[in-house]
Amino acid sequence: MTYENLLLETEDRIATLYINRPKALNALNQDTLLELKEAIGAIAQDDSIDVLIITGAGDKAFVAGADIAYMQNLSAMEARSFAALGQQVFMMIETMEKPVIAAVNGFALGGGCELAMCCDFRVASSNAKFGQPEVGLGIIPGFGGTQRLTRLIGAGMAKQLLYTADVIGADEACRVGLVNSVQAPEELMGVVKATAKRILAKGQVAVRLCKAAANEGLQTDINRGMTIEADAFGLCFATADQREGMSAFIEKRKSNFTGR
Ligand code: DAK
Repeated sequence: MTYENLLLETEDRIATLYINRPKALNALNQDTLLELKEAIGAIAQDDSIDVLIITGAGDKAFVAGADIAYMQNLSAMEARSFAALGQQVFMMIETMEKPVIAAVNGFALGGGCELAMCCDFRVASSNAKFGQPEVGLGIIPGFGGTQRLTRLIGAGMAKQLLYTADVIGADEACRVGLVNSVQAPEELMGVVKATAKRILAKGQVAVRLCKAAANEGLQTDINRGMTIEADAFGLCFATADQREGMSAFIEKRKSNFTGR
């Protein structure tokens, strides 16, 4: 499948999806979001892919936000449906069974920060910059920023970033827990792919159940979360991966998971 605003590479069960509008710093317009929706749907269904990496094309931006030129003259109803589309696509990424890693290679502002936040975790290059500049444009985040930033880094720091539109660098993003680590720009993709490979070496049913349990648990109280975890734990015992993983341990050999 070829896209106008995306690039998709697949190698060794890892898909790397580039937002590819480098001249507009990979800003998200409606066409790009529609392509993203199609690509995410296809990747979710593709049995040859176990981990997805999302990054930006070029060396300057992950995604510099929703496309301001596109949004400038939207009516209220058009803006509402643009926000709904973005929220739908980002929710697809967040709830997709397979792990998704954001490799943040530059500006991640507004919709770009929101895209990074709907991924399971973020690794940043040292030149990455994060922020929610929307109030400076007279709007609020529309792709989940007020909801995910508060959940990820806590209400106080999130509100400071949301109200001031301050842009923070990679080290500060790491300090507040928005990203897991900071890498030299030339090492970013290598580190993220190595992380993806460590995930690939594990039982994929278990990895996916971890994701589902963690995500569902975040939406509920701890008691319900424990029930969700116990149910998912029980499900593992219906898999070949559980039998293989435990047999390999007992037999002192490396496990050979099949993802079943
Ligand atoms: N949209 C469209 N074009 C953008 C863009 C963006 N977000 N960011 C950059 N570009 C374009 C620039 O216009 C420029 O295009 P040309 O002039 O070359 O044609 C090109 O990318 C290069 O940008 P610069 O020349 O500005 O590059 P600099 O290195 O000087 O500056 C910058 C880089 C990232 C600091 C600067 O470009 C910048 O401040 N960009 C805007 C960042 C921003 O404010 N992002 C947040 C966007 S608002 C909602 C739905 C969604 C959202 C909200 C509500 N609803 C519908 C309710 C989400 C909102 C946002 O994401």
